[in-house]
Amino acid sequence: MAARFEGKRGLVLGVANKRSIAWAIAQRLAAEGAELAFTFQGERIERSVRDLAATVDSPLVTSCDVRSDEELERVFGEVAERFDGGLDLLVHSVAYAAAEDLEGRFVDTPRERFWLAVDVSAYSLVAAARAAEPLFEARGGGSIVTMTYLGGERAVPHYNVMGVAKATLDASVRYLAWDLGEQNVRVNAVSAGPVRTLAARSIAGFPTMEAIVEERAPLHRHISADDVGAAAAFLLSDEAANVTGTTFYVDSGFHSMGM
Ligand code: 0WE
Repeated sequence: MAARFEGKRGLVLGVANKRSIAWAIAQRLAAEGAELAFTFQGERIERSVRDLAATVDSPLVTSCDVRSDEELERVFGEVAERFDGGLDLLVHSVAYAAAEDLEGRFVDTPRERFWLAVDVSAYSLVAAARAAEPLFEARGGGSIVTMTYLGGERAVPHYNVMGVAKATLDASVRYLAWDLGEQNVRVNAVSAGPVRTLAARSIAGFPTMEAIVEERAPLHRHISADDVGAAAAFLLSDEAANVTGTTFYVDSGFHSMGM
C-alpha cells in the first residue's frame, strides 16, 4: 500500500501516555509517512510525551493549555516555523471535566465547572481550527479529526457534563466543516466506544461499561486505541477526500442498538 501520509505534516493535541488515543492515531500517521508535532498539557506528562514523540522523530514537542488563545497562537506559530508555514493534519484528542462531575448528578454541576468542561473539551477545537486555518490555506487544504462519544447524543449515566461538552463538540464539527469547506479543509469526528486510557482508568464503573458493550454491541467486543487510530487515519487521509462534517463510529456497533 502506498504511504498515505508521505510528505504530510500534522499536529497532534492530546497525547498523555502510550495508551492515549491521540498516540494510537499519531503512530498510525507516522507509520505511513507523516511528520508530526505534538503538544502536551502540564509538566507531569512532559517526559512521557517527549519520549513517545522521539520514537517517531518528531521535530516539535511543545506545551499547550488549550484554554488560552495566546498559547494556541504561540503553538501554531512554532508549528508554522517548523513546517515551512504549512500544515495538513490536525488531531484533536482533548477533553477534561472535573472528576467529581463524572460521578454525582449532572443537575449538581456548578456553573464554573460546566464551562470548564465545554472550554477544554469543545471550544478548544474551534480555537485550534481558527489558529490552523492560515497553515492549512498555505497547503491548499487540510483535515481535522476530533474524538467524541455517544454520551453527547444520549444520556450515559455519570458521563454528565462531558456529554454536554461532546454535544457542543459535535455541533462545532458541523459548523467548522461548513466554514472551512471553502478552503478545502475537512472536519470530522470519531465516536469511540470505551477505550482503556489514562482518562478512563480513573472512572468508577468503567469495567461495567465495557461489560455492557461486550454484551449488547453487535460485535460483542472491546474497542482498542489502534481501532480508533485506523479510523482517524482514514478520515485524515485523501481517501476520505469528500467526507466532512460527520461522525464515524468505532464502537462495535453499539450506537445502532435500541436495547
Ligand atoms: O470522554 C471520555 C472521558 C474524558 C474525561 C475523563 C476524565 C477522567 C479524569 C474527561 N475528564 C476527566 N477528568 C478526570 O479527572 N470518555 C468517552 C471515557 C468515559 O468517561 C466516562 C464514561 C466514558 C465512556 C465517564 C462516565 C461514564 C462513562
